[in-house]
Amino acid sequence: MQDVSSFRSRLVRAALGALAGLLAAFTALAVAELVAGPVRPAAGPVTVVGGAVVDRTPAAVKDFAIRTFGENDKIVLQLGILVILALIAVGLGVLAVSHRRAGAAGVMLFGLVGAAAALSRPDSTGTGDALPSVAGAVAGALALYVLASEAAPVPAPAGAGGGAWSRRGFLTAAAVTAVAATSAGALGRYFTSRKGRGAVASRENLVLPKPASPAPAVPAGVQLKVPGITAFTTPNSGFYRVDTALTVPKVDAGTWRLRIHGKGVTRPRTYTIDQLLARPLIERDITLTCVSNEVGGPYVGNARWLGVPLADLLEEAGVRPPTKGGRADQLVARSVDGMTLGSPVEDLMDGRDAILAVGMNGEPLPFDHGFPVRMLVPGLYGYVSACKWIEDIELTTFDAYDPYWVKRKWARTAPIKTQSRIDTPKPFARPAAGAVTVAGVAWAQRRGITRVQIRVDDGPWQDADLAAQAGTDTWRQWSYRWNATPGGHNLTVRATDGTGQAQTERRTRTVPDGASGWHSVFVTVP
Ligand SMILES: Nc1nc2c(c(=O)[nH]1)N[C@H]1C(S)=C(S)[C@@H](COP(=O)(O)O)O[C@H]1N2
Ligand SMILES: [Mo]
Repeated sequence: MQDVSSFRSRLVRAALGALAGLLAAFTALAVAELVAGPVRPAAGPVTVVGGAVVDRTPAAVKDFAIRTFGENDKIVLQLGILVILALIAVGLGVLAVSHRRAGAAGVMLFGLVGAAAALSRPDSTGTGDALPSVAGAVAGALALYVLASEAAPVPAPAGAGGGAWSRRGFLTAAAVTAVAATSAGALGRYFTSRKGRGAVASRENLVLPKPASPAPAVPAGVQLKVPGITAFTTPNSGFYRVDTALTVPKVDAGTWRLRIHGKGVTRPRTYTIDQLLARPLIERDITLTCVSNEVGGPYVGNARWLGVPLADLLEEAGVRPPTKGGRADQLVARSVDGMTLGSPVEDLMDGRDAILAVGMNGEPLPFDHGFPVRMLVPGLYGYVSACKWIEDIELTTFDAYDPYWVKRKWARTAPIKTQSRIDTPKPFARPAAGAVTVAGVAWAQRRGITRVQIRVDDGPWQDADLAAQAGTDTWRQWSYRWNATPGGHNLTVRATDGTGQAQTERRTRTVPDGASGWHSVFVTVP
């Protein structure tokens, strides 16, 4: 009997310890949030640890995460961190029941991990960034110490219900901790949202000027009337998002500045948003593509962008392209969250519409897409050109500096590869026999699309009908009327670009410079 009851009481203590650990972890996160909220929400422990994990994730794993979880990859990462944290918290809680100091020290250790992560972030603004993690850890350690004390058995006077007393004390302490931590967390959230409000207001108050050079009229026939085909212009709400930001930077346009400096810059300058908006703006339809886009993948979108021609700013700064004697061959754009992207200076000044965009489809950039200003360069994958939340432009050389993704095995330079995608029918669709419209989009920014062909099973390549071409920097729709016969069929598409080069069949992975190969869709005609 003695054995059973002591086993039971040990189980109860372990359960109380686990609860104490979870409450302590919750307290730590809530207090960290409270401290981070008013100062810098981006310095919160989950954000900084998540960011550190993202930065250290091998390219192949990251690729897998993007492939598997798509744009939910960040949520999955943060959930993963919370689950691991919860498991450790349970362990520390159980430990703390018998070794209070050790449990509390364990929590402090985690605070140090958070602090180290905060200080190692590229956007760290100083030692203050360690404060949320440290304050959270102190609060968490304290909570664990007190709760563990209450959960520990009190040496009961003979015959008295000491165990019961201790449990009531524990429950009271636990309830107080839960309420206090929840309030701290809620207050932190409130500060965070209030901090973002200045940025939100600055976006609402931003009036986009009329472009000095409007987008060339889009020919009537760019949009085919085929159900299921991707729209020619991607609405902002449906535009893919790829970035490493665990909390989307909310930049106040009023205090935002853009600095241009570096090698070969004879007139370094800093611009305000009003100075940029006062310049002659151009408006262009440009299709942006991510290097992580698999063949047939969704990370491509087309929008009407409004912005300042980048080459003008560079010329004013005294920059010359390498072929004209310039000393810098790489432009490194840096964002407020410390991301760096490098583009060839030669490309930026070769006459293409490289812009610092302020507008997207008629409105200021959404926060997700880089408000207040982002870079955009037709023909280059996003990771070597499309810096969102940009705040610094440094002229340098490819020899002297590797930006973020290049440090992680991606190519230094990455022009967009010719690609075509079947939007309809969808994979494994079951279209009825007879006339079936196969349709989709093809893109080869800077070169344009001159031909799209479809192959049914192992049959001959057949020309698809092309929609009107808006310009060489946008994708182009196509459609093909297929006379579907019963059975399983494999539909394959390939495009030819404006230089006459056909899209290669050779399948490559996305790393290091973008996927190649043909897109196929298997359908069954009943
Ligand atoms: N600051 C910042 N800018 C960034 C990135 C990023 O992670 N951080 N990702 C780049 C990548 S890989 C791509 S493909 C484009 C995507 O832009 P979008 O999210 O507006 O579609 O942004 C680029 N600009
Ligand atoms: Mo990308």
